[in-house]
Amino acid sequence: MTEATGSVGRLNIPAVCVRSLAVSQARRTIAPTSMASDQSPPPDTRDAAQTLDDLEELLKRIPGAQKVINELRDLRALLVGRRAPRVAVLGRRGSGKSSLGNALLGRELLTVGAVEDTTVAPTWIDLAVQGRQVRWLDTPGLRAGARPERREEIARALQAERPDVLLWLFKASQVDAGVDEDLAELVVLRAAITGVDGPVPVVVVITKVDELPPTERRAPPYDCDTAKRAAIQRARDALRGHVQRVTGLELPIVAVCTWQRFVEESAVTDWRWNLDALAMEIHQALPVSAQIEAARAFERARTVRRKVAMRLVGTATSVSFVVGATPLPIADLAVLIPLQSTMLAGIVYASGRSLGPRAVSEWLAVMGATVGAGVGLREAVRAALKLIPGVGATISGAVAATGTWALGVAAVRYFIDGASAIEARADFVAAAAEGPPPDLTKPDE
Ligand SMILES: Nc1nc2c(ncn2[C@@H]2O[C@H](COP(=O)(O)OP(=O)(O)O)[C@@H](O)[C@H]2O)c(=O)[nH]1
Ligand SMILES: [Mg+2]
Repeated sequence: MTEATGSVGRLNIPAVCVRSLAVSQARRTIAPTSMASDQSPPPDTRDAAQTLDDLEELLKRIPGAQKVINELRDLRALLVGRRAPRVAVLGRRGSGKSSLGNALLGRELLTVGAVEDTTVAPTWIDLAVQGRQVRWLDTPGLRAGARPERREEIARALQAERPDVLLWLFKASQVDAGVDEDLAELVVLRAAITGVDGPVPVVVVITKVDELPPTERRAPPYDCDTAKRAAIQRARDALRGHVQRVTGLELPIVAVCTWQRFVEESAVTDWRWNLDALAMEIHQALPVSAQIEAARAFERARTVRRKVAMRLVGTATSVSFVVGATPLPIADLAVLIPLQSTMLAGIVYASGRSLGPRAVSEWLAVMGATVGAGVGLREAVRAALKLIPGVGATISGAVAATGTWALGVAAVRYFIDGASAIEARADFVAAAAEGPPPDLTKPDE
C-alpha cells in the first residue's frame, strides 16, 4: 500500500461498502442534538468530525490544496464547533425587545409588555424551541430603572459572556426625538466590552414600523404601499443621521415589525415583517461557529439558511474537485461519499428540521435512482477520461465536483426551499448538466 492510501486509514475501504456506510453515517450524524457547552463538539457530529479530519489528513498530502484545507476548517467550525449565537438587546422599555425575541424564534418565549423588574440584574438566558436555540440577553430599558448602578449591571452581563452581536432597538415613532442620550449610553456600553477581540458588531433595529403613517393600513406586507415605504425610509435616514453624528459609526439599520398575538402555542395574528433581512444582518455579524445554529433558530431566516447551506455545498464541491483531480491511488468514492453525506447532514441540520434518520433516508429513497445512476455514470466517465494523458486528472476532478454540486443543489432545493421531490430531482439533473460555478473548481495557484 502506498503512503497516501495508508494516510486516509478509515477511508480506505472498498467502494462497494461505502454507500451503506455513508448512509448509516449520515443517520448518526444528524441525530437530535443538545448543545449545552461551547467547547465539546456535540455528540452527533463525531462522525462528521472524523470525516473532516480524515479529509484534512488526505488533503495535506496533495500539493496546492491549502485553499480547500482552509475551507474545510471553516466547515469544521460551522458543523462540529457549532454553538448557539449570543445576542444582546438594548433599548428603552417598550421598544419591543421581548417581542423581537419572540418574533425571531416564532414562539411566545418572553413576556411582552411586562414592566421590568428593576431589582433583578440582567442575565443571559437560553431561548429554545425544539432544538433551535439562541443565547439571549434581554436588558432592562436603560432609562427605566433610573438606578445609577443599572448601566454597570448591564456591562457586567455583557462582559460575563461577550455577545456576538448587539441589537440596538428604537421605536419607529421615536427615531427623531431624544435619541442622543440613548446612543451615548449605547456607545459607553459597547466600549465597556471592547477587548482583545475588538468592538462587538452592532445592528440598529427600528421597531413597530406599523405605527408609522399611513396608519389606516397597518398590517404588513408593505411592498405595494409606497407611502408606508417612504415613511420607513425617512425613519431610517433620520436615525442613520443621528447614529453617525453621535457615535461616528456607520451601522446597519433594519426596520421591522414584530407584533404577534398568541393563543396558547400559536400566533393568531402575525404581523412580522422584514425579519429575514434582520436575520441576515445578524448572520453577517456572527462568527462561523454560530452561523448554523442561527440559521436554524431564526424562524423567518430563509435567506440565511440558504446561504449557510450553499456554503456547505460550495466547500464540499471544491474539496471533491481536488480529490477527483488528484492522481493519488485512492478510491475517489471512498472519500467522496462520506464527504457528500456530511454535506447532506449539514443541509438537513441547517434547515432547522426536527431531526432523526427519517429526513435523510426519505430523501435518499426519493432521489435514489437518479443519484445512483449519476454516480455510476460519473465513475464510467471519470475512468474513461483518466486514460487521456494530461487532461484526464483535471476533468475527473470536474466530474467529481459536478456530482457533489448536483447532490447539494438538489438537497438545498428540497430541504431549504421546500421544493418537491420531483422538482429536486429535476434540479439534480439540471445542476449535473450545467456543473458547478467555475470559482469552485479552480486549482490553487
Ligand atoms: N404596534 C406594534 N406594537 C408592538 C410591536 N412589537 C411589540 N409591540 C408592543 O409593544 C409593547 C412593548 O413590547 P415589549 O416587547 O414588551 O418591549 P420591551 O419592553 O422592550 O421588552 C407591547 O405592548 C407589544 O405588544 C410592533 O411591531 N408593533
Ligand atoms: Mg421586555
